[in-house]
Amino acid sequence: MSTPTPVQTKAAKLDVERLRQDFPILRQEIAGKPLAYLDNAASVQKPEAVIQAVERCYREYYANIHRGVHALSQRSTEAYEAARAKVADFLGAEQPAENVFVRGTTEAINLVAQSFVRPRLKPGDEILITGMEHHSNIVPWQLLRDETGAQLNVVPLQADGTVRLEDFEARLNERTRFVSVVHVSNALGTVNPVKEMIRLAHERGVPVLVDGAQAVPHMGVDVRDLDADFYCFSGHKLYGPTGIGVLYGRMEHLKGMRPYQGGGDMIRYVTFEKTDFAEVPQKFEAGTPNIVGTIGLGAAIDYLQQVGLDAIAAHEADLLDYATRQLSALEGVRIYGTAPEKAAVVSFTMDQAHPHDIGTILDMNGVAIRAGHHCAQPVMDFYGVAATARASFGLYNTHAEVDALVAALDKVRELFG
Ligand code: C6P
Repeated sequence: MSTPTPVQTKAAKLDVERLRQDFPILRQEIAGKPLAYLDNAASVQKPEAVIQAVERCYREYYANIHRGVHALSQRSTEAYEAARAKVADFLGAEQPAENVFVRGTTEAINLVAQSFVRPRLKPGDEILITGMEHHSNIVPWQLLRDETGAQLNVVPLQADGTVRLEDFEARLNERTRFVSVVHVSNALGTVNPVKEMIRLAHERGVPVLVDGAQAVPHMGVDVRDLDADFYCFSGHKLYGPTGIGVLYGRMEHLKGMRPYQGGGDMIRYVTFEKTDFAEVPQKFEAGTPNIVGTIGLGAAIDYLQQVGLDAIAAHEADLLDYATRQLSALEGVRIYGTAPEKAAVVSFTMDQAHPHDIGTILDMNGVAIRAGHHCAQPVMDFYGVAATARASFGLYNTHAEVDALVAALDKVRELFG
């Protein structure tokens, strides 16, 4: 199996040019210009180590898991369960079984909504979220609200894209049954003080889910240090394959939860009268899972741990600082989300052009960004815009790519200004 190109870890400094060689997709031109891939909050590119892990599974030992007595099935099962142990180590979970493999963050939140929260809700109860949530941390709760008569309570956003802890605390009340908050906002980059939020919720006996989709690729996360009840993320944003993600849950919670999907591989014994469910985590993994995606996710975690999340965080903080300074200096550019604690996301508009036009002109210059509402329409409503352009960084991005973004924005101004 290929290992990542060795990097300098001294003084937490990445050798980005060498790391870029691990990502074959980056070696290409778009519209005759070197690709500057700045759409990492949507999905990140995959290193050779992940591509090879996936290919090796298909070529050498692929079979269905947990079912076969034959050699290939045993090897696949071992690799699948080894990935679970890697996730546990990555998140600081007490045991591998606390990590349920799901399709991604969206499925993880729906699972908790249906299996943990729904049975606890009665009319008038409240679920507390913030004004900066992704739709996947809004809609599942609205579905529950409509089915149970519970209410959604939303901590308001501030102009800088933060929520105030005092506002959060003030909204925790005797009706609050559950808190579900994003760790890092995908639309604004804001890093929420989730450890404090969890402490405040726990003081009132309220369990907390943290949506870590935009956090785990950028910073070390320790679910036990946070004291999170649930924590979830998607593999495709963590340099791993699509279609695989993780729901971490405390064992005591997972044990008490009834699965919301039934099928093969999640049972101990089935008759027409009743079913005995398998143990955690299998009881939540009905049907043939994303075997190869899981193995690829394990390889992505190995890769990131070898590169070092502290070094990645330092590199991305430098890029964010550089990009923010460059974009702020451009006439007619407005940046949304100026929190003191931010991950590597710059959301902006330009007076001269619509975000979709910005995205198109940038693409014609080899620069890939996302333009739209970023599945966070309430955030857009708060700022009174329909969409923003968003540049988001990963471990392989460079100052030269930020310069390419700025040069392409100059062209947008020339065209529309
Ligand atoms: N945000 C973005 O461009 P899934 O689609 O299940 O892998 O992840 C959903 C999700 C949940 N929470 C946050 C904070 C997210 O950023 C995302 C995905 C992508 O911002 C695609 S909309």
